[in-house]
Amino acid sequence: MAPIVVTSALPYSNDRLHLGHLRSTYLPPDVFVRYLRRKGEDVIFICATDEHGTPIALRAEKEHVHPKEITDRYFPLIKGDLEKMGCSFDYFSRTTEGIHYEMTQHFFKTLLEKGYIYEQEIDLLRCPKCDKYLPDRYVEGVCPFCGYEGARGDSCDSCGRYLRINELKDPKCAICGTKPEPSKTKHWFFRLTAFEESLKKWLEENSKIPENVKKYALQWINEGLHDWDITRDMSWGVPIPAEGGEGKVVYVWFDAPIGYISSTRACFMIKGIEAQDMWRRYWQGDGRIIHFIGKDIIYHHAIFWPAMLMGTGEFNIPEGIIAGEYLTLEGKKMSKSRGWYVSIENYLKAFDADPMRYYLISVAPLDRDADFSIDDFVKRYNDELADVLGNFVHRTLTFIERFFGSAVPEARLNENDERMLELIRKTVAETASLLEEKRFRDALLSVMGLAREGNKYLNDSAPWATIKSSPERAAAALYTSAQVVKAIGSMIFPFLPSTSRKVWEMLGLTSDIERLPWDEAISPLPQGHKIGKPSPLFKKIAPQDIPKIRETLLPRKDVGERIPIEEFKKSKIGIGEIIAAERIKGSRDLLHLEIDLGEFGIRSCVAGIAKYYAPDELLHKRVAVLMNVQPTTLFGFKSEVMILAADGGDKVALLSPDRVVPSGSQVR
Ligand code: B3M
Ligand code: ZN
Repeated sequence: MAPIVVTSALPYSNDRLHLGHLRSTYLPPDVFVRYLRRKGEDVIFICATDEHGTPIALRAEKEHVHPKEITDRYFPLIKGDLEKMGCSFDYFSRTTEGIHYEMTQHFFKTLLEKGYIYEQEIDLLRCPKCDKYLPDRYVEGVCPFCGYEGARGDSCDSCGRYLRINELKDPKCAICGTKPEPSKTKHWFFRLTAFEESLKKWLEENSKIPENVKKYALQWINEGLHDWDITRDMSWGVPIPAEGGEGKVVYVWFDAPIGYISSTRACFMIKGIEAQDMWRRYWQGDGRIIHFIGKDIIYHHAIFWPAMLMGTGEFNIPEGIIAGEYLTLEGKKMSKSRGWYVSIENYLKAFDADPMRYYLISVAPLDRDADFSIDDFVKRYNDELADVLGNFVHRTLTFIERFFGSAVPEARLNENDERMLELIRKTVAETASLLEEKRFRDALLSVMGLAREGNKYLNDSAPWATIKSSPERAAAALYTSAQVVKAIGSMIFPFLPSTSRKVWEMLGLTSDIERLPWDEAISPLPQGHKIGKPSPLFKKIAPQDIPKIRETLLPRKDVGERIPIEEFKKSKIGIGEIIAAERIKGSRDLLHLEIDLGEFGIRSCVAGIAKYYAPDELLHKRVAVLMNVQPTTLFGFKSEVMILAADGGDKVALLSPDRVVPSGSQVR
């Protein structure tokens, strides 16, 4: 059995994680690893905080502290959030550990010796005002590929491309906003171009690399690779182990992936002297490497990293790079900077880990975008976790308690019961093969399918009725259902570990589910086995609780700058009646309206609402109008006032008074 190392992308230690990270990067590998462990595989699950890089240095500079102070603050928070969500890392390290510096410098030196790293004088950007070079995020500007205005020196968040610093258009210093000037300095470059062919071959021939990753990476290779500047003019990072490297460090994206290896080493270092070399078997020989990442860092994992590994010639190349697509929140892109996200911290104030694990795994396959919405979460929680899973387990166990003194009954099975037991065996095998293929959603649906069938079977066999008319039938039905409960309790473990443990306890089983072989799910509870005390697994969410949940989970949007009331009073808003409305020829968006504003007269208005209202439906509508806006002319029509409407995204609504007031009445 070949050893397997599974990794999650290393979170930067300057911010806490949110649901989007969990969905793409942390939960799927946890499900996978929990399964592999029960399959008896030699697997380790590795992560660490990524503590270098300009975002952290920049923030430290702004807060006037040492960068390490920031990473020390976030390391326990990030690790704690992930652990509370059930992520079962074998080791969670930090890229500021000595072993990481050693490993990074080893990579650097090896690649240098082999001629894959070379020095070059280059023109870089230097801020004349701050008097320093501006690496990566110290520069902001316009993406040369997609035109996005918030691009940074090293990457564009909009099109996902990796950028070289001189490619950015209209660059500005992120600290002071000054336009930087080119200036010569010596840097070290990784000869990425030497690996074009081998990368291409590896991507094309490896069937385990998912299509989304392959597609992007091959496209980038076909666009042509460039040698990669792997050093930076700053002091926060791994020092360059070469002459002339003073005042410069290794670029964070060079050292971060090496963190996967150094953290594996750190994992074994603490296990004592005999274990010192055990890390090697995961990265060398027949070791298998599987990375889970978010889709925004495919470039770094499918291009840079394998090339670095190929270059050293000492390590294996990843077998799998699984890139989770984005999670939106209530239909809108999640964004930490705009404050639109659900933090793990807030979620855990309202719920245990398992319901979110369930939601994020089941909502969509990993290679599709998905949405988190409170309504959908509550619906799935109630309909699926409570009604299907919880209810089946609870009903089965309470009937056994009530009718058979908490002992699994002796049973003579008929064909129907046998069919149900057969379905257990089928589901256990099917779920396993879906998990092997990393189809986590399908695997979870397969377990839930068994719970659904179990409910149906229980309803059809109605032991609560047959217990009087034919107790033998009731016994067979509950014996069979108990086996289904056990199989579900066992198979649900990788997905919902604490729910699985609860089921185990209610079944009166004392074994440690984590250590049981996967196939143990099919070994039956013996007749006469005493079960424990049943209790509901998931308490249903009542409709009146939903607003509270919304308040706890969702961020409250900031309204932005506040203004004194006097400022508002400058706006003269009045109620008017629309007395004429027509489309404006040549424009898809605009209508021309005549609005009767009583003593303020009849005013002409051009309004961008043609997509939402037909002229006819507007006639005689009474609406709120900003009367003292500066007039303009559009498509030859005067626009003297502005009609007020609420913008609900794909819906737009005009503001109308809720009872009749004379035209010209003012809003105050
Ligand atoms: N620290 C986080 C990110 O870009 C970055 C990952 C490093 S993985 C080696 O999502
Ligand atoms: Zn500056």
